[in-house]
Amino acid sequence: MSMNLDSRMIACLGAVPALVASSALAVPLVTINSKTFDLAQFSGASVTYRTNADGGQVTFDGKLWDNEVGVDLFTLGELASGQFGSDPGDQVSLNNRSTPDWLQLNYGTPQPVLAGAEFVVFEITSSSSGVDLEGTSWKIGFNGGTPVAVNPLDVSHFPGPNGVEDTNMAVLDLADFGLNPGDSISTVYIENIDSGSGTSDPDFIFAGLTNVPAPAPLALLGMGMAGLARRRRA
Ligand SMILES: [Ca+2]
Ligand SMILES: [Ca+2]
Ligand SMILES: [Ca+2]
Repeated sequence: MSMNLDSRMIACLGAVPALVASSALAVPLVTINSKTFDLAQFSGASVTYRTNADGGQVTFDGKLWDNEVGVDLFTLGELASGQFGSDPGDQVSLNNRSTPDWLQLNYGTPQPVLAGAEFVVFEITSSSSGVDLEGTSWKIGFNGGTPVAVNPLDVSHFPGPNGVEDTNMAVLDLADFGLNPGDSISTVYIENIDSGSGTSDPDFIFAGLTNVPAPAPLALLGMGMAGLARRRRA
């Protein structure tokens, strides 16, 4: 009888990693500087931006960063304009300062706000140490809400992996924007701020909601291990 119980537990434990592995294959998860993103959130997504016809001075450039961290094809520039030729659509720069340029990420499907989820924005920097002025010379709003200036306390310097471009990395608590579990995000609007400096023309490359792992497989694993521990103590 006890052999049967243990066998079932082991069978259960054995099945859990297989489940995790198969879901990892089906769902493209990418971890950048300890933040994990489910790239499926960008299914059907697009980025719109201020056009030249409206006085916009929005430009696109190729970078190495997206390829290095694993978000090639999912950058803000590529969601706006696609991947031209070999690579040049990665970064989108908001250059007009007198009448600030803007971009907007439009999700294909509204993304649920899960407990613990954050919204992270990466901006290419030429600084090799701290956050530079462009890292905080922008504002952001969700679902058509009034955009607010990014809090400098939320932005840190992220050295480029393997010597590629460094970024200013903004990690935003969605509750600060009135978004809580049960809400969803349809659009994310970003606009540059004229800081009075010639450097207030930020260069965005990637932005997204962080992934919050589903608890079910881990809870199962925990229950199985607790069961085994009880058996061993007995
Ligand atoms: Ca690239
Ligand atoms: Ca690319
Ligand atoms: Ca920059």
